[in-house]
Amino acid sequence: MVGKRTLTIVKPDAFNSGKGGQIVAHLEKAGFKIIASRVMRLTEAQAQAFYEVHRERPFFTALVRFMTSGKCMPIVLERADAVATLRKTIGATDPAEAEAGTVRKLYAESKERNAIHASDSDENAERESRFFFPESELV
Ligand code: FUP
Repeated sequence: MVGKRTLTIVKPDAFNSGKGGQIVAHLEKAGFKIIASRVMRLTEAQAQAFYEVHRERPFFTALVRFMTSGKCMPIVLERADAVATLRKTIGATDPAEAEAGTVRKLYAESKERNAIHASDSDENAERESRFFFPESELV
């Protein structure tokens, strides 16, 4: 089924403050099944590669610093219409603009420290899942 999987990351702000479990529970309640997950600390090179598309943006250096500041939790999730549903479930980039009940409204500190990542297309979901997990873990 097209659109069945997506990739999320519980970011260092949320993971370090002990919100990882609550966020995973929130995602499961939204109908997502966990396919693969790990706890890791990104290296600078990994964070730069993951956010390559933002390399020229003014916030890139701070974003890489934040994403390498502590452990995070990449997770491959599965459900129907996964990419669009997860984007709706996490809410707007800036928690001040996120809808009530979304992960970012509930758990994010700011636009920069915004608790969670979600792939923005099926193509990126595939690329980002392979960034963190070998094929053998994605069956
Ligand atoms: P999103 O897809 O909602 O995660 O947002 P973007 O792809 O636009 O941005 C990726 C990450 O860059 C955000 F999660 C946080 C960071 N960012 C900033 O720090 N400042 C900005 O002005 C925009 C994004």
